[in-house]
Amino acid sequence: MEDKTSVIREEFKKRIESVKSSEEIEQLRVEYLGKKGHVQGLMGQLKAVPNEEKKAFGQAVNQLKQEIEKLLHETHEKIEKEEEQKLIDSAEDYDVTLPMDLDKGSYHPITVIQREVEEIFRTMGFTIEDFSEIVDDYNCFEALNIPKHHPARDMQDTYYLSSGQLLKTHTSAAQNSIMKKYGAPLRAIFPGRCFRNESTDACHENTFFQMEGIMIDEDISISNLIYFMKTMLSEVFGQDVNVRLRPGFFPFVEPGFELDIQCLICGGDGCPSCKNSGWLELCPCGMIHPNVLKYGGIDAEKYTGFAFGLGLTRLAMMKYGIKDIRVLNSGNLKSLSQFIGK
Ligand code: FA5
Repeated sequence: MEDKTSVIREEFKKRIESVKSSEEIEQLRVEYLGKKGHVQGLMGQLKAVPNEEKKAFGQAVNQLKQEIEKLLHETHEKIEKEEEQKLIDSAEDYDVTLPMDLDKGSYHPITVIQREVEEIFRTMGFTIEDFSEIVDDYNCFEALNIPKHHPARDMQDTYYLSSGQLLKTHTSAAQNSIMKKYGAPLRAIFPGRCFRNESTDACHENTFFQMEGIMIDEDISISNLIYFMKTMLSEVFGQDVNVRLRPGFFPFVEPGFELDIQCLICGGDGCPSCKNSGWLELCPCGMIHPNVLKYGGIDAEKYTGFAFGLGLTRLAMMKYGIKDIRVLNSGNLKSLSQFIGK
């Protein structure tokens, strides 16, 4: 029994030494710790172990599991650092003063997808609004029913400027101004760059794009929200994609939902791009909280509305099969120029 755990341990140590990418780490994790993996296989043999040896056997397998988890974690962190460095190193230097060669230029994938989504909503009667990247506390939080010291502020690590203003953490920061500008009824989308002081991984960046949408009118309901979300996704992907809607908490909507898309990189099996869950949070949404309508000068007795905050950068990942979100900010022209002509 001791032998079995040692054999697996030794074999694992050899394998992990030659691992070169996050994908290989993931394969190894599934092979050793997955439901049908080696460790689970050992656990399955517990029944056949004599009673007096069961405890020691269980402890040995547990210890093996912990060692494998630790090595996977350490190696993953090391590889992620190396991958990030590679991205930085591969960013080409270029002279911005050289004359432009229009034939060789291409749009950034975010620009391509942003224009595509804008067009979809434009045809459904939405206007497209622009909003500053530097906002104040009122717009980013208070007007969204997130008062000072509310625990929801911890959800977003904010970059504050010395002026007391802050870098927009989400496109919802524009809701109040747009409501005040147009009143109801209202259909608007507003794309924008967002900033959060968080550590990066394959699906998180500290600078990323969202596209907010709001629709306010008499009798707007959750079915309108679901209709617009479905239309947008089927048009973007040109095929049915698996999505799931689950309850989500955001102080500015009630009820609130999380809309997740099944990961198109791994088909839902789990990979670094979806943090091994098979699903990616894409577009939280919900019915606008009456307080938020009131702060925006809209009669909350007469009007209702929905709002959504689409993760545009993640949408680009899914649409173009980009495994690591960091490629999009890398400045790596070789990767980004695949989108020439779109
Ligand atoms: C918000 O930002 C809410 N303002 C969204 C919202 C709007 C809810 C309107 C209800 C009504 P959240 O923090 O979950 O929620 O971000 C929204 C989406 O932005 C996420 O689902 C994800 O797709 C994307 N996103 C969030 N953080 C990151 C990040 N660090 N890197 C890349 N994409 C991100």
